[in-house]
Amino acid sequence: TPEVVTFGETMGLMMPTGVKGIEYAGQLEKSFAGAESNVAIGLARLGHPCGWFGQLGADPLGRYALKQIRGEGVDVSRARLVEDAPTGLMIRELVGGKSSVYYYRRYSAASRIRPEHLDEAYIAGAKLLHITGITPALSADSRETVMAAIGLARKHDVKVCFDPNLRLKLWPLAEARSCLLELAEEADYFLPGLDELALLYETDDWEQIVGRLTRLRAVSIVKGGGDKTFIIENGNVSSVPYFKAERVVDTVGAGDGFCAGFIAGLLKNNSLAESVRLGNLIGSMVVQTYGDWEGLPTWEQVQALLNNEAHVER
Ligand code: KDG
Repeated sequence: TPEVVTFGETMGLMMPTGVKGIEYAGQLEKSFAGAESNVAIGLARLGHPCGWFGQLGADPLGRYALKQIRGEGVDVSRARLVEDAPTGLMIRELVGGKSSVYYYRRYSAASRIRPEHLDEAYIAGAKLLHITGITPALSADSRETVMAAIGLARKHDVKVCFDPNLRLKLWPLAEARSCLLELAEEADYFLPGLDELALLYETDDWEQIVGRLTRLRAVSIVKGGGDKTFIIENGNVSSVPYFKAERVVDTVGAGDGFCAGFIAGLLKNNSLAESVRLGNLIGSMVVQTYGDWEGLPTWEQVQALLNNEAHVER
């Protein structure tokens, strides 16, 4: 049984193969994307049994994404291919170092997930449930399903990890704020970025932000602090320095890599600081590869990097 269970929307992803943006590019490359499946793939590569579920359309992109996630060693036994709605699609471009995302996902198969699709025993068997703030942004059904999944986790003493992943293209800030802050109250681990906190708490003032985080029951891990990640636990603030990425190619997916590393650290019974360090390391590895999840390392690659082993190509 999976140690970690997560669910959400996985979409087809198209990206230009060359340096031109979508409007002028002649060719797009096919991949897939989804914050939760990225985290699941990251955990599987780090050697932790992980389950991802969600709805995909019974169409070529849906079957493709499902096979890929399964191929990464993630348990997809609870995922569903459905006939009545399509797999969502995301197109993104990286022009002059700036990343832009376009979504084609309204009324997608994923957005039609319902609380009755949840398998209670499956969630109850895990140590941790990972949720992101993308799922409740998709539809009222998705939001209800997130709440129901958290209820099941709490009922069975399964820890809840929550990454707000604020996506302003999916919902207005005011609506996002009330929902995401409610979810933060439910979490055991809250993993926001500093920029997200400024929007959610409507302040740039660090003391005020720490004050708000201290009132949560969760341990908060704040990403995007320039050169370090902050840990806020029972009103104590500490930090863990970043690893320097040699070459930043594409920052999309770094947060998911961080989540995978952090959760893997928790599962290995590492300290919070050690878990954050592993999250930082994996985030720094992901940004060095083009793509949302391709750069996620295996546990062997992590060990080799930490031991400074030279990479032998042939
Ligand atoms: O975290 C990376 C994700 O943003 C990406 O893989 C796609 O889930 C996604 C989204 O909704 O943007």
